[in-house]
Amino acid sequence: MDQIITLGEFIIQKQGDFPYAKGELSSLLSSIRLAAKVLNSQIGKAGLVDHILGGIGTENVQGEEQKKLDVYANNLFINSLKARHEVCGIASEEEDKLIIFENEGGLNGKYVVLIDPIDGSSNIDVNVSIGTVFAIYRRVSPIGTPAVTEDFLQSGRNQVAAGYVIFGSSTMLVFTSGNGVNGFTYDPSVGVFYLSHPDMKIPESGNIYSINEGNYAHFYPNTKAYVDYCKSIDKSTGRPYSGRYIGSMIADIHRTFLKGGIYMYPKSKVAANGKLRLAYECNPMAFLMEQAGGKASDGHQDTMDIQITDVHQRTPFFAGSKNMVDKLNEFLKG
Ligand code: P6P
Repeated sequence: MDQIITLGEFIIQKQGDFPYAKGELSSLLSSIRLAAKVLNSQIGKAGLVDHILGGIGTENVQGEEQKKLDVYANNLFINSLKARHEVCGIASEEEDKLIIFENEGGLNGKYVVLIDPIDGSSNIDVNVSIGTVFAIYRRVSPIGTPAVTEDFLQSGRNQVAAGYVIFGSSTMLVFTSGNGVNGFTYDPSVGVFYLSHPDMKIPESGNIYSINEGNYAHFYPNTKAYVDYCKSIDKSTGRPYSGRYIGSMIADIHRTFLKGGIYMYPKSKVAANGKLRLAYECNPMAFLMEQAGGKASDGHQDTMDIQITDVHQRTPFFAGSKNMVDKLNEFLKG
């Protein structure tokens, strides 16, 4: 039987791979692990207990209705991260403003975390997979001082770690710290994440395209041309491709990691910069994609090279098998 490795053992074994970490990044990742376990137990009950289902009558900075689970998950990750004294601040999809930890532990924290606590929350009520996405950066402001905006507006290339937790038929934590991508599956009977998908690599090509074709009428001509290309018959290239769109980015991206393909959320006449957020959705997914041999772009440049000026800014997002993203970029540049 292959050696069974837990996430905790893996983090310790790979300790040396983390840049300048003396255990802080390990402690930070373990706080995310803890929050994921607690959130998993709540999501598992979501269908039974209405205390976290449904809206709470508020909207987040995106103008999206906040579900109880959104708020619950947001508070859970904030508290878990704050408790470890490795983090000096957090940017969350659920928070208009940056969260700066001004206690001693926060002031001396070396990292900032940018997080979407529950992506795809509109899918909670219909029992579709949802998840958490996070990006970790080393602060650029002096240790011992409050975190500042510049700590959160770093290039995606500065990420020291990134990952997601998908709560689906099983709960998985997938992350990278710059040395490949590894997936861990949660066994709730013992409360442990086991290394189930070591060194994840995305196939260079695939035959699945993932886009909300309900927006086709609003797409710009080059986007329409690529979607039409995916649906046209060419047996030599395996087309027409299969269409798969779950409407939960983490679920669509996770499938893309495992089976290959391309996930797309383009700009359109009704979404000038697309829908997804650069800082805490696209950049972490782009980091994972590149680490797994895939690619992520806005149609003109790699996602992680996009200049960030606002922590909630949106970007067109295309990610998946390298050859498919390259092909799409040809259409969009054309
Ligand atoms: P649409 C969920 O709200 C989300 O942010 C992503 O998880 C998902 O891929 C996308 O929006 C779905 O958006 O416009 O296709 O319904």
